[in-house]
Amino acid sequence: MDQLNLSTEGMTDAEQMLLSMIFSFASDQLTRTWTIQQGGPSDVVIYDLANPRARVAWERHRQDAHPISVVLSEDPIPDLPWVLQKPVRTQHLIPFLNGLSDWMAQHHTATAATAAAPPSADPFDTLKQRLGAVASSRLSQAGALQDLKLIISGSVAAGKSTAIRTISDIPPINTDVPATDAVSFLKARTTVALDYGELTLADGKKLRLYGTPGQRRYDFMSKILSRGALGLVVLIDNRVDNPLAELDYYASMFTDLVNESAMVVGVTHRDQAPEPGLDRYERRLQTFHKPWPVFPVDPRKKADVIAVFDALVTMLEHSRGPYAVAGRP
Ligand SMILES: Nc1nc2c(ncn2[C@@H]2O[C@H](COP(=O)(O)OP(=O)(O)OP(=O)(O)O)[C@@H](O)[C@H]2O)c(=O)[nH]1
Ligand SMILES: [Mg+2]
Repeated sequence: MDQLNLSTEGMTDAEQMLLSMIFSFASDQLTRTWTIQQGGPSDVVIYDLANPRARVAWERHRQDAHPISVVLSEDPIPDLPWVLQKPVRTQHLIPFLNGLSDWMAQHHTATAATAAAPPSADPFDTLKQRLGAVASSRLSQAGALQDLKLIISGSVAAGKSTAIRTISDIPPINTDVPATDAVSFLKARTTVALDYGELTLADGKKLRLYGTPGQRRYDFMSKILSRGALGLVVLIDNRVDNPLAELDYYASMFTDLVNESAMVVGVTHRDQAPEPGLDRYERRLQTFHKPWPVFPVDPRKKADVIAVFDALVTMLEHSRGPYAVAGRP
């Protein structure tokens, strides 16, 4: 079987796109082409239980020994091995995908690709390997960027400088100065030009990390910095009055970059301000019709920053356009 078909039931384009990404990721362990189709014979059926027609179909086939089915549901379903909640909780995507890939590999051992690379013990090393692979494929494209860089942007005091300090392989360079105006109520120092850090990737290439200044009067700097970047991490401080408006602001400010690469959103200061919840961000992001993931992040914690970068790499690995999920040739 060269091709594994994927059927969906009444999903929106954005949901289908997200799922195509999920299955593209899962198919890394399987040499198959995934296609999304409505109707027709399918190897994988995705039931969206919010859709009455799909619910009926699922109830009918529940007892069938269908090789693979995935259920999207608002509610937990205890007797299923895994369920995608709807809207998909993107911060759970990576563990979900890993579980799904393992499960599928077991069910398709006859046609599975050669065993996946053994997981590296250190998630930071794994991240660097994956970033190296994405960077190489980008550099080999015609007219590609010469300079490998990632942008970390977002609201004042969201933790951009901190995130770079947490993950950089070199002591970061920053241009923080004492805050003088309204910002001084939030924090003592603020970034005026940029933060700069570096990651040394597995093959020795340098990935530059640029943190933009949070104050809006420096937005022109952010736009200059973002040209030709590999991707974007937006950090939003959950303490501000209207953090969802901040999300809109940054998604629009970086439209060009976001359209040609990928964006991941990290919500910070949740220990101090738990509301709004991540689902509010996810719903807001759906209005952009792109499956950008949202993560809870404490930029002082390396594991959190790695998780966000991991998600960005996943997005970049699959950012060849909607439905470009043909797996490996
Ligand atoms: N409690 C808590 N503190 C955080 C969190 N994220 C960042 N901080 C702290 O918030 C402060 C501001 O962080 P910075 O990294 O300077 O923020 P920034 O985004 O670079 O700010 P600007 O450059 O002024 O835009 C630092 O003291 C961080 O340690 C978080 O999730 N929780
Ligand atoms: Mg800063």
